[in-house]
Amino acid sequence: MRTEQPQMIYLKDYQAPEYLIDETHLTFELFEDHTLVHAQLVMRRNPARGAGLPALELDGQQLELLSVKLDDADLVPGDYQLTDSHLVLQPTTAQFVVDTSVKIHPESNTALEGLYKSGGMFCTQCEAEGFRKITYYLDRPDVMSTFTTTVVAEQHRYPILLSNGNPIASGPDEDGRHWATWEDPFMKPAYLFALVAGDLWCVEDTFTTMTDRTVALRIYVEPENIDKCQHAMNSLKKSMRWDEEVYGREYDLDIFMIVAVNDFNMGAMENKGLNIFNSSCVLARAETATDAAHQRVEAVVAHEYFHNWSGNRVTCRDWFQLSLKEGFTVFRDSEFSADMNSRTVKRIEDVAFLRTHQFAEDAGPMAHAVRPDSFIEISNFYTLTVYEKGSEVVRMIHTLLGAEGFRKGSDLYFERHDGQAVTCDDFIKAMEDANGVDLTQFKRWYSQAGTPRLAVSEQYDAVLKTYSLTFAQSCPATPDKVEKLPFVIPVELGLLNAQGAEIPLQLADEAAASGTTRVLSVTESEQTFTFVGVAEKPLPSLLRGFSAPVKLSFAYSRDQLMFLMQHDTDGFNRWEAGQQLSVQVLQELIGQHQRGEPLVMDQRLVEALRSVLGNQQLDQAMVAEMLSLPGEAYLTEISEVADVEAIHAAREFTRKQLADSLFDGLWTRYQANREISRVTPYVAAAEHFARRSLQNIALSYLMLSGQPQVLAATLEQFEHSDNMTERLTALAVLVNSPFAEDKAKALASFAEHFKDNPLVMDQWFSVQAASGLPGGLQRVRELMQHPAFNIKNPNKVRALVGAFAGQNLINFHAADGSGYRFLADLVIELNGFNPQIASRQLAPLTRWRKYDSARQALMKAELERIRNSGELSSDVFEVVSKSLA
Ligand code: B3K
Ligand code: ZN
Repeated sequence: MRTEQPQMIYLKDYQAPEYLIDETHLTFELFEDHTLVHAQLVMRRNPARGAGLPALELDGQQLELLSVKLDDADLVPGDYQLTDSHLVLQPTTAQFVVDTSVKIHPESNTALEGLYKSGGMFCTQCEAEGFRKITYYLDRPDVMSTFTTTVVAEQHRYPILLSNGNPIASGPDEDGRHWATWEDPFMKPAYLFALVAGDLWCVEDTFTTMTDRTVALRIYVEPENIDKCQHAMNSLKKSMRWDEEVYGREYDLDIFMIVAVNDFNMGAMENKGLNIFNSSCVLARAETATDAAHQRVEAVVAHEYFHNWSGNRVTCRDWFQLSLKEGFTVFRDSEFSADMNSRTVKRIEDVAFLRTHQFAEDAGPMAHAVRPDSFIEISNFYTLTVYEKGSEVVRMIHTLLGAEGFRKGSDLYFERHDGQAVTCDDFIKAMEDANGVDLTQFKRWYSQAGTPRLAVSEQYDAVLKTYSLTFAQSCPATPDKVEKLPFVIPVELGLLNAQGAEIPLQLADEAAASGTTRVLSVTESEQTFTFVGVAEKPLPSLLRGFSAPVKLSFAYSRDQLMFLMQHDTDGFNRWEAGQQLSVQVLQELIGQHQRGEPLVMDQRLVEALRSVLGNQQLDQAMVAEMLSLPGEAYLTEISEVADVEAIHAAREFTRKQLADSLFDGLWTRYQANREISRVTPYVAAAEHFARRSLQNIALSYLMLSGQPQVLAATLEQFEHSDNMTERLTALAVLVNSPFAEDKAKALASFAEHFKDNPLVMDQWFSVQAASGLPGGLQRVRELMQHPAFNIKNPNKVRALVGAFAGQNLINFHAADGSGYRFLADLVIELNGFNPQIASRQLAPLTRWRKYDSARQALMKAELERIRNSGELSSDVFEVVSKSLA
């Protein structure tokens, strides 16, 4: 907790460190009521900063200093200065050794940053600035050191003692204690430090690298979870192979470890050689984890593993460069997932997520560039913009350079910067140098916030046989900047003739036609491209694969969208056409609701989806995606002023219409797929994910019909499934149904069966918290009293409160403001013990500008109440003050 107003930190103020740390030697003595940390830092003046010897300012927070030595001299209080955040010493030589001993209290660390306890085990989370809560240090990513770490703890309670690197020695100690020493030879910043001590079991395997080295692989979990590690292990081995094949990157240490912990602020952490994971991102087996959870485990294991190169071997110079490692690594993991599963479906999921959530962030008070210019609390900048939009920026480079050019660029980047802490500019420079291109204008994606709009218009000249597309780009003002310069926007496109065939493309300045799909680079505010030799007026398929993170508009008629849904060769755009058609239909219904008219739905949507449903050639996951209507959160994002009730009513009405009109088709496909589930054991693979996703979306529609055979089928699926995907869907369908008795019975039996599995109970909470039936807030309040709920556990808060405020819009935005009051109370409480989680949960309130004036007033009042609630963490302070600015 701070005492003075938190300060803004600016990228423009960056300076290289005054001192460097070449070697770090740590000893941890772990006890139940305190921990002692002894640090020996082998340091020197940074030659890049000149010859003088300024004061050495070591970062440190919440540390009790026991002793400090400079070289061999014991220092006494007059020899150094100690503040809340620093230990300041005066070196007298250019090379020296600092020794400190501090006492810390992991056993009472509820912020889950630094060294803390999760259940019975010790673990760490140091990114971004948690290491300063462990010992005095230069806690910044451009200070890279080797580490040797010795952990001493009671043998019986903590038989397993882990840290980064390779194990070099271990042995017994006095009083039933023991010790282990680990050595990490790779230079790394302190944010990649990790320590684990606990009573853990592990699953072991090996991986043979491309140069024939054998790497030991271990996944450590609490004993009861030892049967839920195989999927993560398989994912790890696939990731290691993929990074060799696609990026030429080989693993470097002799051992790679993953540890699962239950109390974790985010998904996982890429500490060198010792990844620490939220158990939700490691544990998966058919009976307890859904298909989505299996895919998430695969993606997060890959993401953290890929950081070994994009993040660890080459790291960030400063935290403004966070997207250097995060955007790039998200791009890498999404390509990996695309290769392991269905590429088109992965793209659809990523884009739907980006457009719903990142676009909203980009339009809100916390909007910032992929490389922000300033921040108050860096923990607030692990955002969708830095991660997901950052990944889109890397994807655009990949699109512009092609796969081969991109690989040349990444090879040069890794080779040139191995062992260094660098910037986004260095990444771009490697791409430029390897390909002989100039990306100067492209770099605006890193510095300008906001989602660009791209308005496209067409002109066909039947006499000259030319077809022109005019692109007009603009970018709305964001809190940091009003005027924006034009971006480089890669637009991949094709042109379809009346038969739905793609026509060969020839631009006006080209000698001949070549290919049927193109990437145009739109670089000006307004720019026209003319195709020649176009025999008839074509229908354009624009922004294929969502080739740029922009809001594209083109005046498609509903018939044209239906045509694209059928004929576009780009799978993503087939889905996109369906989404645009749905949006048009839904917006019409929203208008009807607002005018108090009876709702009348355009039947073309029914017919379009009927033909999708009947298409046996189409990947079933695609069918499921196309049947999914745009969510309420997305409809909110694209509204000028979001009308909560009208959006909910229009969407529910459409779902019911589709359910009634398409009943037979849905029922046929449901039964066929459920039958396969009944006779084949669960497999976590793309075609089975696809089959179950269609089966499950079909079931959720079918239940809206209220037909008795659907209730019977749901109960059968709930009771007899061998896997969580089907069981949980059946439960969710019951929870959202009017069948109160069956619902209560199912909820009770599920909770009884899974009460000892916290990750399954999280899903039980979420399904109820997300239900849009009336009385949502009351249900959430009651669930907070359930014995399985624990406000100190971030997964529980996310499962219940996050699902309510983020997914249950009709209840959260109740007109009386009760949802807002509830969330504000919770944020105030969380602020007192876990600022990062408090600040995350606050996000829905920051979107107040999207709503009607009555709701705006209620939301702002709650933000003000938080602001005035007493001592705020810098995390919550930043979000609240920017939201109210
Ligand atoms: N690098 C970590 C995130 C750390 C968040 C710190 N508040 C996980 C990841 O992106 O892989
Ligand atoms: Zn990451």
